[in-house]
Amino acid sequence: MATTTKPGICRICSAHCGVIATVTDGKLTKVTGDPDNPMFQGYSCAKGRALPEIHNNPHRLLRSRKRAPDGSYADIEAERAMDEIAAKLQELIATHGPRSVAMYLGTNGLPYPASALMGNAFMRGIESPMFFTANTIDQPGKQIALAAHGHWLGGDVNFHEADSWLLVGTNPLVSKAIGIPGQNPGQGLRTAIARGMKLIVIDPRRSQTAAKAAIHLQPRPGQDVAILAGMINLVITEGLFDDRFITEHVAGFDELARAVAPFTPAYVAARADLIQQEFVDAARLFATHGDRPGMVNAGTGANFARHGSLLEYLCLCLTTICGRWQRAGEPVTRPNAMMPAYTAKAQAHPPYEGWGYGEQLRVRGLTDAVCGMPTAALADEILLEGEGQVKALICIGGNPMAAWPDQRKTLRALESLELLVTLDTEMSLTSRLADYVIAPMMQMETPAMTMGSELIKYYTSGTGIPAPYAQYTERVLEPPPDSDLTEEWLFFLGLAKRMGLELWFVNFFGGGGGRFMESPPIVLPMNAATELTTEELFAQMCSTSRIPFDEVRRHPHGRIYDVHEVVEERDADCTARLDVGNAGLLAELDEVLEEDASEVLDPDFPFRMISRRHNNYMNSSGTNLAALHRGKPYNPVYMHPDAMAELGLQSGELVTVRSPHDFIPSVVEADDSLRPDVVAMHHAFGGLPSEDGEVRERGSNIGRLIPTDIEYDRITGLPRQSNIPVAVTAGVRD
Ligand SMILES: Nc1nc2c(c(=O)[nH]1)N[C@H]1C(S)=C(S)[C@@H](COP(=O)(O)OP(=O)(O)OC[C@H]3O[C@@H](n4cnc5c(=O)[nH]c(N)nc54)[C@H](O)[C@@H]3O)O[C@H]1N2
Ligand SMILES: Nc1nc2c(c(=O)[nH]1)N[C@H]1C(S)=C(S)[C@@H](COP(=O)(O)OP(=O)(O)OC[C@H]3O[C@@H](n4cnc5c(=O)[nH]c(N)nc54)[C@H](O)[C@@H]3O)O[C@H]1N2
Ligand code: SF4
Ligand SMILES: [Mo]
Repeated sequence: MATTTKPGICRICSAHCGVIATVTDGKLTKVTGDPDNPMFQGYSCAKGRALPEIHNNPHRLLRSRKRAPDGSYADIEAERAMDEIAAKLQELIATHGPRSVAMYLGTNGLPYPASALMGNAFMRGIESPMFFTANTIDQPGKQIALAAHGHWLGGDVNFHEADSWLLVGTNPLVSKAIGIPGQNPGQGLRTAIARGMKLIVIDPRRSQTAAKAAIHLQPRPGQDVAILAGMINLVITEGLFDDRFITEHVAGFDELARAVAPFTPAYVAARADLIQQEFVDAARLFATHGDRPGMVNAGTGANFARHGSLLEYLCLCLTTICGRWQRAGEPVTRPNAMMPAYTAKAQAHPPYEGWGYGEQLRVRGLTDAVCGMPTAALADEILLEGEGQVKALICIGGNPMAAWPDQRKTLRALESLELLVTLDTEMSLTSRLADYVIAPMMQMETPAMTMGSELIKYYTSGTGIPAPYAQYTERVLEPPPDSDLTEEWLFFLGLAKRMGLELWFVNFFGGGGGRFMESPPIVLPMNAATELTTEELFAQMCSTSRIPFDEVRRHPHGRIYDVHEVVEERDADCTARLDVGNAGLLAELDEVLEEDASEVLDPDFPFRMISRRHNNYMNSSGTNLAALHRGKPYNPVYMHPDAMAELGLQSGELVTVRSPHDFIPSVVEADDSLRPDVVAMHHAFGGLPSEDGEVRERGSNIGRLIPTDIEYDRITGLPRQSNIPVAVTAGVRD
């Protein structure tokens, strides 16, 4: 047996853990944390350690598939698929124009930096504006809020040095996504608490993170805007803000104070069902504790409850009026390594236009915005006939049928397309509807780098790597013998060549990225570069990196570089200010006040369904792997035991969960970490609506409970994906 071990990077989530991969006779047999990696020091999670099962999954596609008119699938050579897809796209563009072709980039774009960028280049090449990502069904309010508030060019406070932190509707011990740095967050939090950090968590569930908090507020879901407005009001009325920071760097303070004034402690406590003194204690603790107080970060739970843009804006406002940004003379928390250098300065980058421009959607008055196109409206754009109708969709590493809101509408939309192409490692729920499924290489079969994990800090504060850390690893193994797998970026280049398109590859996009770097993005004409390998393309992408690519490559176990950058003084001529008084967003606070009465629980829907993530799955990925589901391949509806007793339900029993929109079958499971009036489910499970009978094998699709066109963020189109009113009844409805 020939066995080799090599360093690699797990990119299942944004933590990008350095791992050690064992390959035996050409097969990936073991993945563990890398003890020689200075950032991770041997850490990995269950998903990363399951990379061998993920690669060797019997469901994995080793060849691309084409659907026959009778619905059956047969293998097709990737090159042949490209010929046919290119011809069909050309025909659609000639007949219906470029807008008839849309692209959707899901979470599995992250592991393959060139794939998303080439997909985007392809869309620019055909001149279609219809490029969508999972970002707008995630936390698009983050980019909207930054555009309205401005950016602090000194960067974030370092969690590893802070004395307090406030987390709202996020569970970073599981998600590794925000607030507590994702690089071994359990260890990071333990160390912080040991040195005296006070963590405050707002979550209707005693999440893994909330269980470690100094104060856990367990409110009714969907009340985070009111709670944050209340905290801002308390900080202002008790004079706990940073007067000097506000005088030097902030505009709109009086407008903010006026807008939050109705959110008194008594009002907030009654509305969110909190003990008033606990709310007041939490606000005071955040505002006053320690010499180096920290920031506020919100996650998906808080963002999904209707007013995501306003919610994120209030997080920035609270952070800013308390002066919680890195100041002149302090170390830069997230210095660039694989990104181009930038000089951190103790000054504001002013607000900029964030929405209401660019491509107009034909529904709900939505437009393109800094967060990207509103994905929750893409099914409508496919279904709505007339000029501009979308006829073809290309999905990269995403699973609309599992993850988009309103699954029945999504099904109608995808079935009505003239062309659906997915790039997926298996016959996912969406791929089962596709005309072509392109089988790509997987994580350990491609080179890897940490640039993506570093880059996400430009989307929002509280993310990214809090150290000058970088890692690049070579391919760990060859694709399986007899397979015909493509790298996704080469698929798009292949289409472009066939369609006679001139493609321009740009090495990063979105999130204000290019705005905050000293070298402009690299623009590569691709047609001349057909001989480029992925390794060479990565080298090009890194040609303006602060740490030279060759240097990064010399340390395959990753390296924390000796960069000791400090935040510089404000430029003498800088007059820019962070804006905490955005009129449009603050006006939405009045609407929140008015919604109060209508938020009272409807007796027909006595529970609120909240979102939460599972440690062993990345959205829908991994849900069919025994190594990860360990005999439970479904997503139960978690319910407090008292609520179950009242309904006479037993753990393991089949139930029906109904919202005003639709219903799903599920399996109930007792969970005393929830409020008794709240139930919770993991998303991205379930089969097609016709497969409800397989609930114990496939789980259930929460997206079915969610309409896209009734309650949604008016800027980003994000529908209400948490705090959904539901009823739970025994037995399965037909
Ligand atoms: N109700 C509800 N809805 C939600 C959420 C929620 O919490 N509740 N969360 C929202 C959020 S935050 C997000 S980001 C979206 C996620 O939405 P999506 O990104 O659309 O969904 P995923 O399930 O992550 O899709 C991953 C797909 O990639 C495939 N895949 C796995 N590995 C690879 C690979 O190596 N290469 C390629 N090409 N494909 C691969 C998987 O088989 C799967 O089909 O869902 C959103 N929807
Ligand atoms: N293991 C694992 N890691 C992941 C993912 C995964 O599927 N599995 N998905 C990745 C993706 S795509 C994303 S976007 C990130 C998301 O990362 P997070 O935003 O941290 O997502 P969750 O872990 O679901 O945590 C959301 C928390 O919000 C709470 N919550 C729900 N509704 C409300 C509400 O109305 N108010 C408040 N205050 N809290 C509420 C839930 O109880 C839950 O604890 O995670 C990423 N990391
Ligand atoms: S934390 Fe994320 S990157 Fe690290 S091993 Fe787990 S899934 Fe992979
Ligand atoms: Mo996400």
